[in-house]
Amino acid sequence: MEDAIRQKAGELGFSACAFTDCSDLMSEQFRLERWLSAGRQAGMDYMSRHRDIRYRPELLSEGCVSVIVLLLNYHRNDYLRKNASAFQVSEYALGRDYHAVMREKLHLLAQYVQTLGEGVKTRCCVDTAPVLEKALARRAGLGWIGKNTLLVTEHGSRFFIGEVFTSLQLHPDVPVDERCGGCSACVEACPAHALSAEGLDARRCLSYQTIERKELPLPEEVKTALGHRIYGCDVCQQVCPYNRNAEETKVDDFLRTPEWFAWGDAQWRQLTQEQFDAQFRDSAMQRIGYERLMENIRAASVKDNSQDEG
Ligand code: B12
Ligand code: SF4
Ligand code: SF4
Repeated sequence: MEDAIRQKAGELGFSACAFTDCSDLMSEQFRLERWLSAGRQAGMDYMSRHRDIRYRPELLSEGCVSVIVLLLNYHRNDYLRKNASAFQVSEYALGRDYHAVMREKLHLLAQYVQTLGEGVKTRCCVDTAPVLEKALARRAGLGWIGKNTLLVTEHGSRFFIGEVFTSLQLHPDVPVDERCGGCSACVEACPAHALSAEGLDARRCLSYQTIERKELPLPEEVKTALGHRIYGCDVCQQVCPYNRNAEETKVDDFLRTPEWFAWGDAQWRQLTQEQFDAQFRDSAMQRIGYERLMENIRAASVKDNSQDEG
């Protein structure tokens, strides 16, 4: 049954598929509690809500006993080459909004899983439910938690993670060993010094500051670290040796080249609300809204970008 699910996941375009059970995530409970009590979640209050569900995946959906964890590759070979001169948008946001793309694929997989037994229940999740997705993916053996705090695999980290929770009993896969070894390239390269042995401090992280932060304007110390980045940050992935030989995504929704990918700095600065609505209609960037993006653009443009990593 597991092989059949893996095969179906491959046909749907997922890059990897593995299984874990719904048992408690006890070691993650300790880490998350420490992270929250140190205030490293910054303004993401939702991270402290529904903690019981995060630690006990069985509470997410009645009757679920297994989790099918899926990876969806979003890496583009031409990302850095084409995005070199203008303001920088994170690689993950180039394609169609991954929440929608992932959800469609997860639902198709769930439909298939429902055919594998009488009354099989499923629930699909990507990003928005109180689920520790990296920890589940790690436990399912899909990769390890790198020092950049992301799920890292032999093929890098530029994957989205999604899950199908199910009442179907599936044989769990085994975790793999952590393979960062003596490398700490991501910790050293982080322009905001957001990474440490304690994990990620969102108060410093440029991804948090450009995507999640609600209060405007951006503080001066954030502007100093920002460089050309106006949405998200990829530095701790770009320097990771496991991302060097990553395969390119085969997902059409992630391979499209939006008009704004070729915009120069002036076009970004002159962006109007109408253009924003039209250009980012089905992009993850639409979520931050026009005002927020313009604030990022204003903040990024005050810096000398000659040292930017490109
Ligand atoms: C909150 C959040 C953020 C926050 C905080 C990031 C963070 N590290 O927590 C901000 C806004 C900064 C952010 C940024 C980004 N995010 Co984000 N984010 C999330 C979200 C919603 C929750 C993550 C979370 O639980 N954080 C809480 C902290 C305490 O947990 P943690 O660092 O993950 O560590 C926990 C476990 O991993 C575990 N753990 C940690 N280390 C170890 C080691 C061992 C040995 C073990 C056993 C366990 C363990 O214990 C911890 C406590 O539970 C997830 C989706 C989800 N629901 O899971 C996406 C998610 C993590 N984000 C994602 C992405 C793509 C990004 C960005 C790359 C986007 C960008 N380009 O800007 C950046 C990367 C920044 C970075 N280096 O992490 C992807 C990551 C895919 C992957 N390969 O891992 C996810 C999974 C979304 C998805 N569905 O695909 N994100
Ligand atoms: S996303 Fe950028 S700012 Fe955040 S930890 Fe990674 S390198 Fe640092
Ligand atoms: S850059 Fe090095 S330390 Fe950081 S996640 Fe990659 S292998 Fe691990």
